[in-house]
Amino acid sequence: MDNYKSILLLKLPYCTHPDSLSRDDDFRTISTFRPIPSLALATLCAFLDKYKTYDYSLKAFDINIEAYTTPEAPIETSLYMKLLTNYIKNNEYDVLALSAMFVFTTKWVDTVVKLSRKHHPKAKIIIGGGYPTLFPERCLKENGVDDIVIGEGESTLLHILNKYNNHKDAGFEKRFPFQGYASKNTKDEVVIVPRTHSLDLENLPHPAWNYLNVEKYFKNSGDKKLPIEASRGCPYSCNYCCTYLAWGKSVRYKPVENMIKEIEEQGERYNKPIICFVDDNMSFSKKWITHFLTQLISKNLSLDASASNFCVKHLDEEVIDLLVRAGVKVFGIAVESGSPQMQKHIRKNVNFDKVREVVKIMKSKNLHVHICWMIGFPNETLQQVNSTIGFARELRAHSNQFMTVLPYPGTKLFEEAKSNDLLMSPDDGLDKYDNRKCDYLKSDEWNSNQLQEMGYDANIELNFLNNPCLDTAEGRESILKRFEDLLLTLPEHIILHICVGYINKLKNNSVDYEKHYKAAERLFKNQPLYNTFIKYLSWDFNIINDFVKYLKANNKEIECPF
Ligand code: B12
Repeated sequence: MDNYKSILLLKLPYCTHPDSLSRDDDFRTISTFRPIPSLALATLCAFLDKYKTYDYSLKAFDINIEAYTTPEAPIETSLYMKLLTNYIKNNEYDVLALSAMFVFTTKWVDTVVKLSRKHHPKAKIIIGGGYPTLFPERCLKENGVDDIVIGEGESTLLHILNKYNNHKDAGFEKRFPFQGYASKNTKDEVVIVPRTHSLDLENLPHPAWNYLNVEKYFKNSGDKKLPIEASRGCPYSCNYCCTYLAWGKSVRYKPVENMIKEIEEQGERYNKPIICFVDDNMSFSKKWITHFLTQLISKNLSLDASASNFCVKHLDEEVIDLLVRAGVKVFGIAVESGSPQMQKHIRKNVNFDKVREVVKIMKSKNLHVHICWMIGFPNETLQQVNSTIGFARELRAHSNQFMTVLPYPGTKLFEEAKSNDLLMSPDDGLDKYDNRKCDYLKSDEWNSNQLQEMGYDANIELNFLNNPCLDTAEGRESILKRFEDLLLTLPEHIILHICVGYINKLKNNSVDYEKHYKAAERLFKNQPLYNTFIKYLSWDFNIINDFVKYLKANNKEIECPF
């Protein structure tokens, strides 16, 4: 009998696959990000270590954190193909367990499955993460993997490994039902076993970061971010969201003592990393969050933390205050739409006065406020899209993310769009299933390019040219650091260069001021960059006016079509 003892867990790249890049790709459509280590891999490894009763050996590789070479250099995603090829070729394993977080990762799945079948023809391939959770059947049939894990993966992965080895563990099977997977039966038909039971988070050991090259990532990125989750699940029914497919609808929390121990352990091991809470709705239970934060504060850990995805319904001055005292410096809230009709339609039902109040409190406590917005819902009018941008303008958060709506199968929004014949039915594959390349919904009022442009313009205006941080010397200092960091990912972003040049000018740093203005001027000679950025030179903002004055003073000509 074959043995499947040696397991390699591999996090696939979440940048665009080189074969998916099209000639139309520009700043608005390429993926730009600074990866952080994979919590999925650390969590899965920890669970296997704790509950395995068979002699498995584990290895994990998060390719995303390998792309940093030095803190000063741009992220080298072009290395990924070579890294993957060498890694698969040079490592022995019996089971390859792939983590594919996003749907557009599908081409990377193809690449790795082919490499694995070539170099390790006997090895089994399992896949889990957001992509197989949303498209289990497609992933099984077209990517050619052996087994799929749907949603929460810890116990299901161990069940599948035990199945491969004909290993029976009655205690484990009783405690954790074997659910949430898809595989093919002997007739080659796809069988999906849904999940009715979620993990009790008390049973989750602390993430096993020792399996990943976290120190190398800290050193090479100059960043010390580590993700942490306190809870899973969301009870709301926002019609565009697919998170319930992975985590279910009831909110489960880790015990407060476990959270505190996990944070203390990470702090000691990695010398005070930046803790990033990635929960979908951490403050849902006021009782839990106040207890947790009070305990955390009493430990005096002087944390540096960020927290994303808060729903304003569960934020008030008391909770915000505790978060601040616990060390949270960056807050993400999801408002999504500035149109009251859309709020109702998408079943988000956020109260705008409550949003105003929460943002005001956060700003008064010097927090960095980040707001997520969505534009282009089915049947959304241009006026409603503009209300969203208008509301963002009114709130003046320190950063905003404008995403075009992408209808995920399994959501009410997808069903609604389908039954109203509003789906574009793309035939160019799932690698384009990406918010940045949206061409998925039909509308009489807008097309995807127009929407993309509106979102991008709002981004340029609110995140760069009229960012509230520019108003004070202290704010400029903090935003300069963020902008310089962003330049590592986007070295050709002309507006970013102009902003960095301008802030340096205000600081009387003439060397960096000229360096960045010159870089902007030089980049305008590149036609695609010129096409993306030239229109912003006609906008009336201090930063732009100063750059235009600089060009005139130096007799530099940039041809403007207006
Ligand atoms: C942190 C985060 C990021 C980080 C990623 C950092 C990292 N190293 O992981 C960053 C900031 C880069 C990011 C970016 C984006 N993100 Co994001 N992100 C998250 C977030 C908040 C937490 C992820 C996480 O760590 N969860 C905890 C871990 C434990 O869960 P997990 O990764 O899902 O793993 C579990 C299961 O999926 C499964 N599993 C996973 N892998 C494997 C492998 C095997 C073998 C098995 C068996 C099981 C398994 O088991 C794990 C344990 O239960 C989630 C929301 C959420 N709550 O999950 C959104 C989320 C994943 N992001 C989302 C989106 C849309 C994006 C963006 C596309 C947004 C955008 N338009 O820019 C970008 C894309 C990235 C890019 N190329 O630019 C969506 C994904 C939808 C989808 N399925 O495609 C999510 C679900 C948010 C949402 N509700 O819409 N994101």
